[in-house]
Amino acid sequence: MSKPFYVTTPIYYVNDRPHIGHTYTTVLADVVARFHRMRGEEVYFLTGTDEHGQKVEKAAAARGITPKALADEVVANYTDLWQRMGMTHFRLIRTTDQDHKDQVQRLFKRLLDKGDIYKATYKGLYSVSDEAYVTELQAKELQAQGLAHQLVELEEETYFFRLSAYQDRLLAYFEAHPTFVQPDFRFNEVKRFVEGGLQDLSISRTSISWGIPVPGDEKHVIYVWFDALLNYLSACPGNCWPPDLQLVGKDILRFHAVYWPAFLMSAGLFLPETILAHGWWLMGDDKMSKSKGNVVRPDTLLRFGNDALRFFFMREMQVGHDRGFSYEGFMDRLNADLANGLGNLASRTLSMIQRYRGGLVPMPSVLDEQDQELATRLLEVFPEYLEKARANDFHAALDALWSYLRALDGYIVKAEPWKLAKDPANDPKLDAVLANLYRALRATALLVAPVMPGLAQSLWESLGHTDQVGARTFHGFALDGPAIGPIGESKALFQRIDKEKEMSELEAAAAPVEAKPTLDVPEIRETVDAESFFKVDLRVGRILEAERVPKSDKLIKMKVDLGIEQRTIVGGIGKAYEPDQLLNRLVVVVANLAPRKLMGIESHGMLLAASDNASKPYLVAPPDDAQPGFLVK
Ligand code: ME8
Repeated sequence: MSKPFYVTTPIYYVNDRPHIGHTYTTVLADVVARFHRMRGEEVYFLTGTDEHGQKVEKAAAARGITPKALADEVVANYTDLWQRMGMTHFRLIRTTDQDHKDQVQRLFKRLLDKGDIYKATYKGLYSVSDEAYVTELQAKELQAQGLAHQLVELEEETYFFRLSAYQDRLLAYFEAHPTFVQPDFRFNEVKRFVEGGLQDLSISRTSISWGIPVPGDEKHVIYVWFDALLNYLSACPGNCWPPDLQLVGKDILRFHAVYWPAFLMSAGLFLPETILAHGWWLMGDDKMSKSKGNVVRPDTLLRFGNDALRFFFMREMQVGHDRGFSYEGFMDRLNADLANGLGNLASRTLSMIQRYRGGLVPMPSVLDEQDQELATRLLEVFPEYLEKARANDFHAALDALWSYLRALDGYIVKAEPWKLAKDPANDPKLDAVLANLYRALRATALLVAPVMPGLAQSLWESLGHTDQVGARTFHGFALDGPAIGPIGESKALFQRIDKEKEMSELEAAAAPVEAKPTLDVPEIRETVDAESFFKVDLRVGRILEAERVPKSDKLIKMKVDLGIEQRTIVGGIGKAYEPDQLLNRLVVVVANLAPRKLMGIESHGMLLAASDNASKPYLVAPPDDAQPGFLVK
């Protein structure tokens, strides 16, 4: 038996319900899976949920339920959504599944016996919100952002994975496998990261209990990423190893392109063929996330149909790049491409075949130059689409197909079939036009079936077929073959969206539901006496100048007027503010902070900003009529 095509999605955390980011990755995987089936391949498509770790443990404790009960609850949202969306995965693996837990312990033991996992004492800084140890450089960045309180000093016994030993082997592998990570620019980032040096990775925790215990040393729990990444292995039945395509968001590429291959090398297993990192769906300039309260839930969009959402995702997102989401853009795209575009072309063509040829698709006898040109373009666009889709570039594939559909509109306008129909002398030309249009629609139904299974089937049936288009294969499809019988009933493929009406309903409905993000803040710090507090000299200041510090996306250098003197202050607020937005702003300055150097610039003071662990910093603003130099007390 030949090896099936094995495609995976990340396994999603159970601290949130699915939003359109998760939905996007799973749709992409499903489209890829369906596409490969229509290439005649057997396919394994895996998705799942990542259920261990501190965040789940804490969230469950806050609700007074067990972590497993919390996970069960959230997982139901995923299984239900994927089912409603007709996803064709063969398994939704959960990291709490027994076969997975066994697999993780087995592999841990194997690498321990081999010497690639060893026990030692870790001493250093740990970021509570990231659940990860941080390097000195990362710690400095956090400090510069005013997020130093997220860091705690830790000294604990932990198991390490000997990642450092894999640096050269990984680089050699990257060199020999130039398409291992896609797109290229992300692969370059990964290479640079590895070239920068790899430190051994701590892969166990004693501070957490919700996880898979280290075999034989049960006070240690295996770190979530070691646990999570192995899901792809646990779920591989029989001969599907290695994965052909692993889809991940760019946020988790490093785990998949560095740690994961190193684990596999250590275990003596084959590495995945390709890891494809896609970009993010953004709201404005922000990634969607629950803590920011700016998420779009799939159900809001599924009202317009599963096919519509799938099409939108594939057509709009150029894999690898970020894309801003807007409801308006969503509706515009569907109206232009599905209600107008394809929908309009199909209904015009089918009604002409019905009206002029009694529902029978003619075989053309002669083709003039125009007809020939359109027929030839179909022969070109068909393989072009397949090639682009094979490279997972559905954006470009659909773009090519839709530009062909637009050319067909032009062809109809030029040929004016309604005029041709008036005179039997034009029959050969009318036959050629109708046949060309029919063939184009038939090929379109076949090509878009992985993207829009329902809509493609409906078009397929309108064209007179009774079988399942998704069960066909692309290979050997006779593009210019005759129709198999009379055409079927014409159904509207896609109902035009009344944008204004929908927008006002969305605005009314959406806002309050997602409005309240949860607060992600540390405990109140230990008590200090008033005397210690009053040592801190807080002053009102006004920002006079602001510019970005070269080579840093976080740091902004400012000149601040403190009434009695002017200061140079460097602040880690560059991700939240543009320099222009800062000019003339009143701020609160810690005026007696010892100066320190940030990227070579001496900073004399610090601006106060408010934030939780997940948010951008919000500068604390005194009232407009406060004067620079005022003491804040
Ligand atoms: O990271 N745009 O789980 P997760 C596009 N459990 N895709 C997005 C997105 C957005 N705005 N937001 C999320 C985890 N995603 C780990 C993975 S794998 C062994 C463990 C998608 O629930 C994208 O695929 O945070 C991203 O990588 C994934 O959801 C993160 O899901």
